[in-house]
Amino acid sequence: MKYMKFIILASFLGASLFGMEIKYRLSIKGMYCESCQKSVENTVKKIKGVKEIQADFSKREGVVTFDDTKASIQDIIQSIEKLGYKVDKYQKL
Ligand SMILES: [Cu+2]
Repeated sequence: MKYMKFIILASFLGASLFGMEIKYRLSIKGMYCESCQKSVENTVKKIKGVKEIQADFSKREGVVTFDDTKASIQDIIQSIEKLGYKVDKYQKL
């Protein structure tokens, strides 16, 4: 139990030093239903370095969190566009 604090501190430091997590909001054209949303999410989740993706077809957007030492925003955009959608804007959050 006494190591708990150390573990928490170490993982916090580790995440901030090596994690390099960044978040982007993407505007995704062509998502019209829940299955579009799911297929975008499932595809992006498979990219190495992606921690989280939440797509919303009603807003035509997705928010993705990833480790930018392992993946790039271009990898993510390409994987979405391969599915037939179009990323027309993206913004770092
Ligand atoms: Cu759809």
